Amino acid sequence: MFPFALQDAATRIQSQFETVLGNLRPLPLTQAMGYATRGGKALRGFLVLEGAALHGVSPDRAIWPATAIEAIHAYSLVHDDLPAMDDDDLRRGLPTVHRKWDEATAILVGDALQSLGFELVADPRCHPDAGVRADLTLSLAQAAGARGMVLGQALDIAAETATTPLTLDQITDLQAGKTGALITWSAMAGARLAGADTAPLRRFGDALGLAFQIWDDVLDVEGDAETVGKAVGKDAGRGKATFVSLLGLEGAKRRAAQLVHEACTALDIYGEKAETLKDAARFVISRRN
Ligand code: GRG
Repeated sequence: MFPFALQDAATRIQSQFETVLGNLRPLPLTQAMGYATRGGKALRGFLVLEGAALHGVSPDRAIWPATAIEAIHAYSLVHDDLPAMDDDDLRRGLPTVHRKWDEATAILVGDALQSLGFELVADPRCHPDAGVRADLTLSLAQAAGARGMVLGQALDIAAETATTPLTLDQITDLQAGKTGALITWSAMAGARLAGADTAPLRRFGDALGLAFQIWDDVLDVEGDAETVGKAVGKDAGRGKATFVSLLGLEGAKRRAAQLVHEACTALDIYGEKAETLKDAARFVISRRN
């Protein structure tokens, strides 16, 4: 059952965070890092663990990049919620880090979680081969930084003040960075750990990342996101283009379903072993938060 597999991954990643953060000085900073890493779905970490299982990689190794990607993801959410960005009061149904603590703490929590993510993939317990660790570290830096997630965020901010709404190609490019890059990295990490071909999982991750973002736009419009503390229809309210504004609600749902089909097809070469990952892809377009 897929939701159980996702919950199981979340529990394992949470336990790894507790161990890692437990080794840091008990300051408000580290308390806030723990707070920021709790309560998410752990979809990205799950993809790492499952992609690793698909290649026969031990969970004791895979937990390092799985926790790393959740640290980077949590950092992005903490910074995205800041007044200078989305200025959100709630995240995962609870006060955002800058509301519960203060802005300085939230900036440092994001900084420290980002560094922690790189520390975790560079740790020898992640993989004994320094070349594999370097590959994971370099690819994670590329996915998170100015050619990946940060690029997407910068394009998104620029779109706020653009005189014309984005086209479908532009929004697809923006989201491939903002949301897609970390999801694709997560899908590929297990193949990297195994030294196997990353191409099928790259295709899976690219399609899944876009489906995830389209579904996020669908949820935004349908209002279900309100229960997890997001501003309903926020982007649409600003007159910014979204997948729903460009494709229509039904068109966006159809496109997301097509992408999930593409994602699943990319994994056919793995046979039955890939069923849980395919279930994850189907879950992405059935989730209500
Ligand atoms: C601040 C550098 C920087 C980047 C921020 C990812 C991002 C870029 C901002 C998040 C804004 C947002 C809500 C995007 C929609 C897609 C998304 C990433 C949703 C949150 O991911 P989930 O649903 O979150 O996997 P949980 O809480 O389950 O971990």
